[in-house]
Amino acid sequence: MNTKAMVVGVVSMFAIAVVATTGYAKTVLKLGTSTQPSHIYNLAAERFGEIVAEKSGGELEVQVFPAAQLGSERDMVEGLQMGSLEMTLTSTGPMGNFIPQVKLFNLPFLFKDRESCYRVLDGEIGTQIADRFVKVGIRSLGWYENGFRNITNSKRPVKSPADMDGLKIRVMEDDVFILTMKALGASPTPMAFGELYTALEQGVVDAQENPLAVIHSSRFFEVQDYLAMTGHFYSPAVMLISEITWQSLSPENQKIVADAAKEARDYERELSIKADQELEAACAKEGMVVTHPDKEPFVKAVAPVYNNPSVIKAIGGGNAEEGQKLIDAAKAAAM
Ligand code: EAX
Repeated sequence: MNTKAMVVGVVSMFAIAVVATTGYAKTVLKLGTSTQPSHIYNLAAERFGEIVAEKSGGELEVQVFPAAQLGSERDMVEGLQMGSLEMTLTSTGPMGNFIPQVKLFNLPFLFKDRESCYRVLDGEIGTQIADRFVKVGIRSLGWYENGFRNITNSKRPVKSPADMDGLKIRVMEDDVFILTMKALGASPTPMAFGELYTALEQGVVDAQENPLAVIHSSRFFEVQDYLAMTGHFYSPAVMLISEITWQSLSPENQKIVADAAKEARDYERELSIKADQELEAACAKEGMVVTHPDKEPFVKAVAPVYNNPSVIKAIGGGNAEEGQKLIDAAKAAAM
């Protein structure tokens, strides 16, 4: 755990303290995200907070901390485990380090379209994987959306996998992302999101990949000239609450929190769809050269990731047979 996470811990002990105000006890739920305030995670988190405050008559207060103020996505998940942070809305990027089965969702080109994502995530496979989180001290309140990821870089327009050759690209911290970018001929570096803008600005990396909503709200167009609409990963997000916090809530408040999280999820998915409709043009307007590569050669190039024995085993939680079953089931459901 780094110092940032420890500071979060200390601050949190005060925040969770019960404040007697107008005759009832008030509980503060701090909710951290990695993205900029205007990003869809934070708009949805604010909405979640409004619903929770209203339904609980002010007994529960959600405070949103964007832009990795409370640490990286990985730090925040660790904070939830320790009970030093109450909530986070995070990508699944770091989640495979806690629950290996989540790596399933990190596979490239797994989903055909949004409908297939929602079918798998909200259906049996997504529910079974989310249910595992409780074993490591965190509780899922539903699958949100980060979105389909696209590649930006400062070197050249990407039209085919050949254009990826040698690009130094930042990836989220999981080996499935690393293997995918290597299969495309790029040179991947795992890095926390909070360090990315500066790394791009200083040329530590040439490239990164994220959904349009992240690219635009983080103003990557200031440091990246090219945008390739590859949609190579569908990146789910997940609303998480510390199991310690959850158990401290009354059954009534648990229901308020769970219901509000579902409502805010639907809102967030709508915002994400809208972002995809509007932000490609917005990035072009900011000067990015946008390409729409044929996806087939990319799908072919990354096929070895699906046959990688260590990936299959990890997805099965250490059991290759289970992993293969899960991959096959997800592929069938994602069709
Ligand atoms: O969750 O790390 C990433 O690139 C994520 O997509 C971002 O922080 C949003």
